[in-house]
Amino acid sequence: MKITKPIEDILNKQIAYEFEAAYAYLSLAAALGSTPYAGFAHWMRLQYEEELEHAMKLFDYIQERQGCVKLLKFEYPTYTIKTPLEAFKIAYDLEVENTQHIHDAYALSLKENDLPSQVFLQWYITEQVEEEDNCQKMIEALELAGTSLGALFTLDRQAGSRK
Ligand code: OFO
Repeated sequence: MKITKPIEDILNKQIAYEFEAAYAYLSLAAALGSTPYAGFAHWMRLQYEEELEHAMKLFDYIQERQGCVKLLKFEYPTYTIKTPLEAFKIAYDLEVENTQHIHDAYALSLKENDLPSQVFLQWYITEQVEEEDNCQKMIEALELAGTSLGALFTLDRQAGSRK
């Protein structure tokens, strides 16, 4: 069944939000890349790649439902951060904002009685729970580490082992 116009529009917007998130993570990777924290920079770069996958999953889904993909403009921030903690707080806020966009899309799929989109968007709902949690856990660990260079080094190594 062909996708309805309101669903097509909101999913096209979501593609832009995912690219926006990807760019934000890449920007954070760049900012952390000029600090000694190579592990956190690596973590952000992997997250950039995940966000691109999220965008392309939407791209493919719209086409599978005989919809029309429209690439919309999006904002891309440049961050000047001094600490990994600042970077992860930005990432967390970004994830909370994106969760809201996903929930809006899901609410619309209920209103439109679009069952395939409800199933499709459930993957994103679960993913957002995980991504908010990942950022929150990192924030808590970084807050605990405080200014201890040893603890920060260990966390950086852990972040650098992310695959
Ligand atoms: Fe696309 O999951 Fe984060 O934002």
